[in-house]
Amino acid sequence: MTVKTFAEVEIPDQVRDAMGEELIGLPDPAHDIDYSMTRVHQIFARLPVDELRQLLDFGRHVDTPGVTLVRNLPADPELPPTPVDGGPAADKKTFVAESVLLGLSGLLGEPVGITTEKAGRFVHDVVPVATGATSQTNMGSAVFLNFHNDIVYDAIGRYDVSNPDFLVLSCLRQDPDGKAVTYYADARDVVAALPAEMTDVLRKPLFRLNAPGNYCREHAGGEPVYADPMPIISGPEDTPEIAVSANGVLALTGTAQEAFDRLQAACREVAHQVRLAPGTALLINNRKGLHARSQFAARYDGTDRWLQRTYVRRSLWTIRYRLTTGDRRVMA
Ligand SMILES: O=C(O)CCC(=O)C(=O)O
Ligand SMILES: [Fe+2]
Repeated sequence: MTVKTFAEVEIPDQVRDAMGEELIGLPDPAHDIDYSMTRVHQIFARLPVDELRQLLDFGRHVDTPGVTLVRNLPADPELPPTPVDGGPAADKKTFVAESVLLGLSGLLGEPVGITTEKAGRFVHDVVPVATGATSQTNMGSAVFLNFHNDIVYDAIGRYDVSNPDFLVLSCLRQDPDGKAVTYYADARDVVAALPAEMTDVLRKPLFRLNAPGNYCREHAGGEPVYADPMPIISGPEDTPEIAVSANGVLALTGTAQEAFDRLQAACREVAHQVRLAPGTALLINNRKGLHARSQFAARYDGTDRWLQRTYVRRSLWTIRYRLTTGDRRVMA
């Protein structure tokens, strides 16, 4: 593999401290997202040019890594207990974490909300929730969250069109045992690890993605809501796009099922692994690869793992058919 598929950016200490002093005065971005996006744009624009360029390149180029770990980010001076209900925390006094998340997101595109995911909020709290402990969703903890990308239900019959181009995952609190691992398998590495005949099958429209768990619960009584048959891998050989739903993929033939199982195994073989800790964030390209999460212990006592996440579109224009009236960034 000639293309580098994982990269790191480390913020120098004095830059982290100077940014932290500015970010600590910012309001809750939920009040006025475009004001907050503008302020964090000003603050993140002053990153050193090499680091800034690397983050911008992540968002704008085809041949850059599918995942980048950002380290030594500013953090809130104190944190309330981890929410146990899927968030947000009611008693958070400063919004450094939210502002860091949005500052990184703004270097890649525009954060968007989805009405069936975290009530359309832009900042998603990714925390273990007891009722979803064994689910294939971001609420889970007791089971391995299979390799997937984040897709959205769409009446056009494809869930990989209006979905986010990027995810940003930022860590506020690690799980107390420090065991939770986030994985990223770049489709370029996955294809290289698979026999060509398997990739050929994955490129055929023999797969139906199930809608996200939250969508199925809210709109279909928990029953599957499958998209139209589509390929898992598409696009040019050296720059493939990949789409897999966490909540189940219906393979339409035995060969397709075999190829899908081989794909999940190949992802495990080639995946980059990160243990997110406070002050670190993961930039994830949601088209170049698939991500997954290990099992980890959850206690539901305020000490649990706590990430914040955004869904980012490079442009809102191509999802304008899904935007809710009066809301410039939320999809129904
Ligand atoms: O918890 C993680 O590390 C990743 C969870 C996930 O897949 C997501 O938030 O989309
Ligand atoms: Fe995910």
